[in-house]
Amino acid sequence: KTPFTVSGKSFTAVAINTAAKAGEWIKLKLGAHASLTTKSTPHDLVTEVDKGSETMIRNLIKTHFPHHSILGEEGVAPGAEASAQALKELQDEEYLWIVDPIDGTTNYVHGFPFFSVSIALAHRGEVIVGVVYDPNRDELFVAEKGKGVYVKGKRLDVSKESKLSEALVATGFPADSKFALPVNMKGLQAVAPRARNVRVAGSAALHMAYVAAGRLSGFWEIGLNSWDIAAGALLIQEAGGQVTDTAGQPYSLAVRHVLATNGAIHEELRETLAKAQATGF
Ligand code: 2AM
Ligand code: CA
Ligand code: CA
Ligand code: CA
Repeated sequence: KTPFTVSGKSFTAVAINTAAKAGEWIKLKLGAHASLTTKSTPHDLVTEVDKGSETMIRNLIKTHFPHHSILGEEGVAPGAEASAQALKELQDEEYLWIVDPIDGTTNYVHGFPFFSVSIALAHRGEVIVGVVYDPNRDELFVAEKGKGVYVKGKRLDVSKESKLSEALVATGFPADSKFALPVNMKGLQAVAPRARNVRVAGSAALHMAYVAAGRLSGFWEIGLNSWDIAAGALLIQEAGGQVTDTAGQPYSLAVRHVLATNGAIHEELRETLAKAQATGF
């Protein structure tokens, strides 16, 4: 039994119910996304389902907590600068919900079943609740600060591998980024021969949930936004793992180049990326 379902309007209960409702809806709409448009480039996709999911999530949160602030991907203009600015304006709010209505939109559009809904709640800049929901496997990962991380009532721990050579790790490529793509290619080239293997499955939030669950031992990606990372970061911390930026600085909402591991391989992965000049800094 999870410790997060308390009576009344617990933040966690609202995060769980909201992610579950949005996730069920996007799964229902799979293959029928009404209109597909591109944002900044042909690689940067958005569907009516991304927007509908975000609207649904905003409305549910507002119903329960009308005075809380909400930062959601589809409420922000495309591009790194607009995202950073939007976060800056909101990061010191007492309560800030950070929402990715579909993480893995490219997968969603192509019917590749690896996408998620990511919802985090930050209290004065510190993430206190994180939920990542995978509607394809009906797995809802939920963490509360200081209380651990659970999926289907089972407490999660990170993997035990202490060498990169025994570790399955993942990364991601925002395909349109002239900056991030070459950095990621160098990183992949350096990590692949040292790790057991590397996966690139297309949802940062779900990759991070998999690190929390011990299914992956590490994940890194350059050029993400707060809504890709916030919930997953808490999942990993509560599973006993480590989350920093790729330079090794502690996780904060402003981190865009993320390095998230079981802790044991953190330094080896960080060093491997640094030697390859693949940290983005
Ligand atoms: P999204 O599906 O919510 O857009 C895949 O490598 C990861 O990068 C996904 O989490 C994806 O989130 C994110 N992503 C996709 N396009 C991006 C872009 N243009 N800039 C930053 N992140 C992006
Ligand atoms: Ca997107
Ligand atoms: Ca995302
Ligand atoms: Ca998204």
